[in-house]
Amino acid sequence: MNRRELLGGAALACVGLNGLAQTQAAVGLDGLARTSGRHFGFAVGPGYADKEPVKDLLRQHAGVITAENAMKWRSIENLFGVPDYTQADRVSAIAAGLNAQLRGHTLAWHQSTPARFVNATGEMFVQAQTSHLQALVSRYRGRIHTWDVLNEVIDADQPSGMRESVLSRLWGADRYPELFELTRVADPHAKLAYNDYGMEQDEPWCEHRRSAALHLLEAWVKRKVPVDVMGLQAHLDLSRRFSAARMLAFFDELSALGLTIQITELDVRDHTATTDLAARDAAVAALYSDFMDACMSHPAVEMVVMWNVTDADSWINRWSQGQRRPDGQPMRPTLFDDQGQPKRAFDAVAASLRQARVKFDKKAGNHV
Ligand code: 9MR
Repeated sequence: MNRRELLGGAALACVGLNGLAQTQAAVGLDGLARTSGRHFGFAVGPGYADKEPVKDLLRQHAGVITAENAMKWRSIENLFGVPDYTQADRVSAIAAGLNAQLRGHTLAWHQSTPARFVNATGEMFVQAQTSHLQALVSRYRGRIHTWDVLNEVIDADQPSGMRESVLSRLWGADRYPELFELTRVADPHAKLAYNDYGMEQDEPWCEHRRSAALHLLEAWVKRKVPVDVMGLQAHLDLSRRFSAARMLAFFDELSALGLTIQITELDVRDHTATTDLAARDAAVAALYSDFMDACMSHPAVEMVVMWNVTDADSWINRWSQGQRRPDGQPMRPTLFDDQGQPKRAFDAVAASLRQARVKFDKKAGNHV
């Protein structure tokens, strides 16, 4: 039993004395997730993870750390193509300091492919992507719970269902399975994930993306590609409908393929919600509740990771993302406000984790 579990157990014993709210704060979100055999965590950058209030929030609630950007190829490589792992090592050290699992994000992604390859030949690129993958995976061998091997290659608008990008052009969509094979050899103990967005909500385009993902994964499983996990980013949006039944039917199909499910980048955009702060927070919390209750009812869901920690450090509120509310107010996508205070969304997620009756079933993903 580690320090977090001991603290969690002691705090749970005090439920009657202190009341639920204090218990949730004392146990922390990861402590609550563990009661149903799951993990809970956050994506962070070393720039803000080391500072308050994020530092303390991670100490209380994080059982998983993902590097928001630091392990991306573009972040590691300098302008001359020389790798520098300083930032990636810092995130790994933060996870170790928290006694948390480390998620690796991401080995192959068109958006993190260094710009110098734009005019490269396929041969040059395959060699560079292979060396990058092998060096990175070997560096953290034995430390990574799950690698996001491949990110965002589905495009339901293409007849093939696959995105056309620098990666499909230079590596080749038919060769994506090799990325998983290379990763398995470089770290046989890490779980291997395919990670993508836009499959959680109840819109026709999400349904198309779910079908495209299942089509791809079915083919890979048939070919015995070593893929263990479907990573669902879950960048949710209040302006889109949500149907637990539709999402859970998708989870059943993933699980029938022998895959486990990780929620990898959870947050909620509230760009269309009213200006009234309390009403906005209530609406965001309601979507968190619906989504998390559904996730916690499925035995293949093993992990939930938030994308960033507080509204102040959320990628959604960074100027570079170009997403704005019509009233000019920043969005409130995470569980904690700018000062690191828990919002209604925090209570919603804590309640879903605490009430989870269905435990994660480790045997769900054992086809390889
Ligand atoms: O949050 C990340 C942002 O800081 C980066 O500029 C961007 C490009 O590397 O990536 C963001 O994270 C993305 C993640 O890696 C993959 N899924 C979508 C995330 C939000 O865009």
